[in-house]
Amino acid sequence: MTTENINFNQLLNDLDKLNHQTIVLVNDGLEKGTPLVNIASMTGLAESWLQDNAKLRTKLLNDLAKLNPQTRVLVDNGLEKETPLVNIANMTGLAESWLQYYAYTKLKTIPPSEPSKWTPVVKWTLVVVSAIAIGVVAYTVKNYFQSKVTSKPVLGPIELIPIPFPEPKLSLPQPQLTKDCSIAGKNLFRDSLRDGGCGPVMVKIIPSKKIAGHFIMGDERGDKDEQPVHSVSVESFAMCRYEVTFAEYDRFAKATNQDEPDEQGYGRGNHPVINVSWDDAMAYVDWLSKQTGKDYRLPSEAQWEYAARAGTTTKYWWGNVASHEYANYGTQKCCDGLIKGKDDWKYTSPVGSFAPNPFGLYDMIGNVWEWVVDPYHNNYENAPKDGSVWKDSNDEEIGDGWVLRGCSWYNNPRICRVANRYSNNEGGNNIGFRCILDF
Ligand SMILES: [Ca+2]
Ligand SMILES: [Ca+2]
Repeated sequence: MTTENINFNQLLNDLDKLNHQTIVLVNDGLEKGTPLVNIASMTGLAESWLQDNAKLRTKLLNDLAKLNPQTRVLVDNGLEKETPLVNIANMTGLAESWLQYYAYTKLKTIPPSEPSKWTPVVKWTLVVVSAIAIGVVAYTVKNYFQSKVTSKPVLGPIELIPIPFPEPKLSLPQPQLTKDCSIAGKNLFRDSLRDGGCGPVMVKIIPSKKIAGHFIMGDERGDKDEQPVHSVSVESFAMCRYEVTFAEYDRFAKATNQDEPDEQGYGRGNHPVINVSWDDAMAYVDWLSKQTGKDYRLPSEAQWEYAARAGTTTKYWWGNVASHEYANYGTQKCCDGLIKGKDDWKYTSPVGSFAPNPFGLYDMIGNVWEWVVDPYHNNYENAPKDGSVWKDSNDEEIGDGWVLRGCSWYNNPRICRVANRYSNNEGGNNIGFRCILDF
């Protein structure tokens, strides 16, 4: 029997930190093939942790199946008779740590309730009632075996099987294994996700004396839909430092059982996600909100332009002349990707490959277009002046599509002006997004 690569002790340590009810929920869920995301949601545990637990369990059962029947009977009978693990280990030649983990999964004592009946009220009522019952039973059993052990000595070291019976907890179990998501840098932060990961890097955008909380939106020398230019006031908000990456989006897609978008050979991982619709982007920020307990959203069009300008009034945040030193965009005339200067990419570049704008935001110009919340209006007549989302009277009928900002690897310099606007209904291989958050 080999136990290499299986860190039972680490898992047992982790289990020890959980209350008994959570262990039972996890074990029953795994036995019934409940999707891990559902178990994670019920227990508040990280999905990655559950995945490790499920892998260990599968390995354990596989190993058990390989044992000869006599050994298995010895193990099962020994556990049922509360034989000290060290004695079972001596009898069978199995590792004690292996037996310890098997005992955890074998000797749980709470009859499972049906998952279909696990409405929150029923579930937590069961949890509370059974927790109290377990406490009483555990106390009695513990006393019984303690008295048995002291009155009837056995050979070898005496060891009770270490099933944890902590005080019943009446509150919802909290994730224990959340990473430290802190990040160095002025005005930067990341939120922890309930699944154990970290959210996107966020930049606090705080209007100051140097950069006021209002700006002139639009361009009087630009296209008609960029006019009339108008003054807009914006409150503080935090914005994704980078476009949302494939790595970030794939985590969401896996957790919600959705197809992962095609990267078309441009690069995955830290490349910006592409081939996502406006609905996909909205679903992502909704998931992120549930994962963090905060209200993540797409930016309003006004917030996007304020953040992209970052106090500047030129065509691009670096000046009036387009330059591949500052952004990944395309050919001089419509339309194709181009490699030139610091721009080493014909298609998407890894996020953050160029200098940030004065607010510390990367790739606001170029790389991929970015969805904002607003439906498209073909000019700024009657546009809101407070930075809010400009809604249609009926959001269900989006004839002109949703607004895209910031141009992409595929576009020419004129399209990449900070005031330029575009719209689309579906998404494509040069369209992604980034998120915002109040703080
Ligand atoms: Ca390029
Ligand atoms: Ca961009």
